Amino acid sequence: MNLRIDAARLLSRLEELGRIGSTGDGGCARLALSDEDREGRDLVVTWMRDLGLDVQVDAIGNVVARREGREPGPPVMCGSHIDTVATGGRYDGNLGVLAGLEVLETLATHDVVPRRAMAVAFFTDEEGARFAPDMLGSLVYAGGMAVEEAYDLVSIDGARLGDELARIGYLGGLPCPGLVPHAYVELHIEQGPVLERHDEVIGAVTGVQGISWQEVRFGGQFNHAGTTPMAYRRDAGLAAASVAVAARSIARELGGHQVATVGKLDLHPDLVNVVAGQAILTVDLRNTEGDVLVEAERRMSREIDRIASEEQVTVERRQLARFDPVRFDDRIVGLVEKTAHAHGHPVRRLPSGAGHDAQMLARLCPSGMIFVPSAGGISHNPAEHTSPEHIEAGANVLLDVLLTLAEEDVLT
Ligand code: HGY
Ligand code: MN
Ligand code: MN
Repeated sequence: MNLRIDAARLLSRLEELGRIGSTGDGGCARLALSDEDREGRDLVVTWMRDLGLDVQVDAIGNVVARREGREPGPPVMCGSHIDTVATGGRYDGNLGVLAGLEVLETLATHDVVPRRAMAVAFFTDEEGARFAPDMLGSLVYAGGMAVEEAYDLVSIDGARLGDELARIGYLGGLPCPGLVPHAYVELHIEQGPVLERHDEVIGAVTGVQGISWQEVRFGGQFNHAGTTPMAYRRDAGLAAASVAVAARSIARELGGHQVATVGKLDLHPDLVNVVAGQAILTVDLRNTEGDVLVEAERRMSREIDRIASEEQVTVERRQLARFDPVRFDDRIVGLVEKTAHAHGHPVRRLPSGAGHDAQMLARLCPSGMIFVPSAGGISHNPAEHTSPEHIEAGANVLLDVLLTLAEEDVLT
C-alpha cells in the first residue's frame, strides 16, 4: 500500500504547537504540568477528538487516543511527549506525537482500517526537568512506579505533582499501569550529530543508554568574601565547582559513550560578597554500558567525598533518576531498517543518548524507535531543527512500520 502522510498538515501542527509556550527565539518552554503544558495538551487533545479518536486520560495524566481495527485486541501504539525543557525546541517529543496523529489521520482519510487497533499517546513529564525522574508518565504507565508515589514527587519549584496534575485538569480516571500494547514505536529527533554527519536520513534505534541523576547538597559556612582568609573558608561554591570539573575528568578517563553533566547549580545566598554557605547541584551520568555507568557513579561518589573532606563541607545526596540501559526489540529495529531502505533512505543503527518513553514501554511490549536528523546535532535549545524533508521521511517510515505491525500475525 503506498499511503503517504500529509506533510503540510503535520508541519503546520508542529508550528502551531510550537507557538504554545513560545520563548520568542524559535523555541518553546512547556515544563511538565505548567499552564503552558496544559495549553499544549488541550490543543493536541482537540485534534485527537476532532479526528474522532477515543481519547482517554490515565491516573498520571498520560493521554492515549485510539482508533479501532478490524479485530478486537491491544493496539499498536506510537507517541512520545509534549512537555519540554525551559530552552526547548519545537521537535523534541512533539514530532513523535504529531506524526503519530498524522498517521492515524492519513488512515482515516483513506478509509484504511488495519487488522489491529492503533493508538497515539503523549506521556506525562518525559523531560523530568521540573519533576524528576524523567520519563515519569511512561514509567508509571509501565508499572515502574506506583501512581501514589508519583503524586508525592516535589518539583524544583516546590509544587507537588498530584496537585499540579489536578490543577491543570489531567488527573484522569484510567488506572495505571496501562494497557499492554501489541507493540510500541516512537518517532523522535536524534538530538545528536550522528545521522547528519553521515548524511543518513533514518536511525533504527537499537536502545537507550543508562541514566543516573543525583542531587548533591554541600553545606559550608556563609562568610565575608573580603575578610575571610582563604585557609579559613568552607566554601560550598568551590566544592560544587570542583564536582563539575571532576565529572568532566571522569567522562574523559572512561571515554567511549560516557557523558557527565552538572546542569543545575544553585549557590546560597548567591551574592557577590558572600562565601557560599550552601550549594545544590545535579550530576547527570550516562553510558550505553551498564557496568561502566556503575564505575562512573563509583568514581563520582569518591570524588564528592574527597572534595567535601578537603573543603570541610557537609554533603547530602539524593538519587533523582536511575535507569539501566535498554535494548529495543531486534525485530522492530530490523523492521525500521527495512522500511527505511524500502523508502529509499540511507539508514543507520545507533543507540540513543537521550532517554525516551519507548525505554519504558519496552518493559511491556516489543518497542523501538525511529530517529531523524537534528541539524548541527543540537537539542534542548531553541535552535533545534529538523528539515521538512526529514520530518516527512520519518513520518512515512513510521506509517509503514505501524501498518506492518498492525497487520502481522504475531511478533516472532
Ligand atoms: O534527559 C533526557 O534524556 C530526556 O530529554 N528526558
Ligand atoms: Mn524527547
Ligand atoms: Mn528532551
